[in-house]
Amino acid sequence: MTTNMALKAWVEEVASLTQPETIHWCTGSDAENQELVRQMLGSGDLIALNTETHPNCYLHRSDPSDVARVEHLTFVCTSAEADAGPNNHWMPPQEAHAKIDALFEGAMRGRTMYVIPYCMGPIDSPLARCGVEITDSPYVVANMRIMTRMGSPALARIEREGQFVKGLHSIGDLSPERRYIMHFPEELSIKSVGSGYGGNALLGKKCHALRIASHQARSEGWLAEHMLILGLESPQGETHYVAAAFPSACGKTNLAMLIPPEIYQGWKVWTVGDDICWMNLGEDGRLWAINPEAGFFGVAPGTSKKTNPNALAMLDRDAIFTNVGVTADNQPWWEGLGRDEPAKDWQGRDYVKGNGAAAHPNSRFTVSIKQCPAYSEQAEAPQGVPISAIIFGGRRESLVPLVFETESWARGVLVGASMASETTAAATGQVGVVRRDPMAMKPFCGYNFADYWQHWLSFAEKSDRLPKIFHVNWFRKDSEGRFMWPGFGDNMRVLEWIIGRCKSSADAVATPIGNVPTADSLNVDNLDIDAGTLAELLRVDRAGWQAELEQIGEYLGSYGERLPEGIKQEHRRISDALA
Ligand code: TSX
Ligand code: MN
Repeated sequence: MTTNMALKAWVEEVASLTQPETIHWCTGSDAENQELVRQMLGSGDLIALNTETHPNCYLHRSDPSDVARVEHLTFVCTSAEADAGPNNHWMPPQEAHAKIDALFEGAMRGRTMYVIPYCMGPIDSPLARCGVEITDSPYVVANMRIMTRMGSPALARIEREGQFVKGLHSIGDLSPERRYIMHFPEELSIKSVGSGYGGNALLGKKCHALRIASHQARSEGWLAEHMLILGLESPQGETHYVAAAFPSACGKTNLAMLIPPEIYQGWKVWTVGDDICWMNLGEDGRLWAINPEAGFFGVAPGTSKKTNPNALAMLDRDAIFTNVGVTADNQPWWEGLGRDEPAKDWQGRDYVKGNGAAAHPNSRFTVSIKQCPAYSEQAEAPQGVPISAIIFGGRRESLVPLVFETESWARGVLVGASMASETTAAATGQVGVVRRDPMAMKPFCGYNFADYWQHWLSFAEKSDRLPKIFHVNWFRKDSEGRFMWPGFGDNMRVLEWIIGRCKSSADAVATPIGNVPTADSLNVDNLDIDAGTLAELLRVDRAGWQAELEQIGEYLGSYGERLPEGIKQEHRRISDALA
């Protein structure tokens, strides 16, 4: 079991509350995983996929009412309501504990309780942090094994350090009326009941690595962010790392494993992470980043040979699929895969054309990052990778240029705080509505956004070697509704300009919102784009931006008294420059 008395006591306390039949301490071994898979194949929790085309791949069909994160049932339970902020649902910690403990009472009767020690980040990294998740879901164990460094090495680190985040999870009765995801940042603990789905149940990911970690990062002086990390290697063998935050449905995973177009012979994009980034100031004053995760929990629909060839290449072995359809010969299938056709939909019904999607729009794959053809060995580096540029982005049909560079750290923080994206059908059913999503952290910041922006601003006092901050938009449309920028691999051209700015080798024009590329500083060789379209993609529309700044001001104003002076100042400065 364990030599850590706090862990031992907590496991005993949970067992007496939830009344499991047996307790299993997870080691993370292959034999353990094989036994779990065998049990789940027996219970129907997993279905084997075509062993010829997809060896060691399994399909999980979740309860049809349990297919996504549930923001309205997700709470941040700080002692003071204002510390959670208007960006979170809040409940007093005592009330939250009472409410959720009642749902845990006897919840594991007749079931196995799994104790999962895990480490977020390379096991020997000083930036990494450990946790223990207790769950009654073997599917959670199998996913945590891919998504984190799980098992004996993590337990050894916990016993050495004595500190860990406590996560308690039970699928309960899967009833949405008895479903809660509660965070206690002041106690470094999480309680989740009533859902077996990814973000609600794999507590290392959004709950720990973002909500709890962001709170912890603030008090310890680092950053826990919803960002991909990639490395860009030039033909000269020089690699620059960038971290990028996008709201959902902007193709973050696609960007993280981009394949450069043909004209970029000798260039290479390396994947360090696709979702979460923990950053800390190094002794050299630079920001150093680790990916706390060890795998991808990616959205399947839209993933194809065209949009993300690297993803497709890593999904033909050792992967778990959740809520996808299957072909007649039992291969996983989803909308936008661009090959074959479905025979069964995500609920296991015969697929009928015109009767809804075969794969659930939020269907997922779980796979080790090491299976990605662009996997960077630096993902294991204990010190992390030095970040040259931070990129914010959003999906905007109009107004927002393809790329601009912010003139200072504080200006970059304002741009991050003002991020917005247009909704897609997959997310809300409502299309084209602009939603503010600061730093893409709206559902994930474990404390008041106003304090979070102040925390971001404070880094400028601690270093003069911080990354440059940029904003991108791949989604501009022309008057006929056609996308103006080819996107995907060709985003490499924008990344090259960004690195060029970091090295002071690329040209730019100053505008009131920041620096945009000069017409000839962006490489558009072999690209079918006319000068007029390019000019429009890089144009800054004063009147349009004045209106945008007004809306941004209104949004930021909703954070009231706590809104940092530095944010107000930068907002005022851009507004004045536009006037
Ligand atoms: O992921 C995307 N990226 C980033 C890629 C590295 N997507 C998909 C978003 C949904 C998850 C994009 N969609 C991107 C993009 O850069 N750009 C677009 C819009 C677009 C869609 C299709 C085409 C061009 C642009 N072209 C054709 O269909 C031929
Ligand atoms: Mn995410």
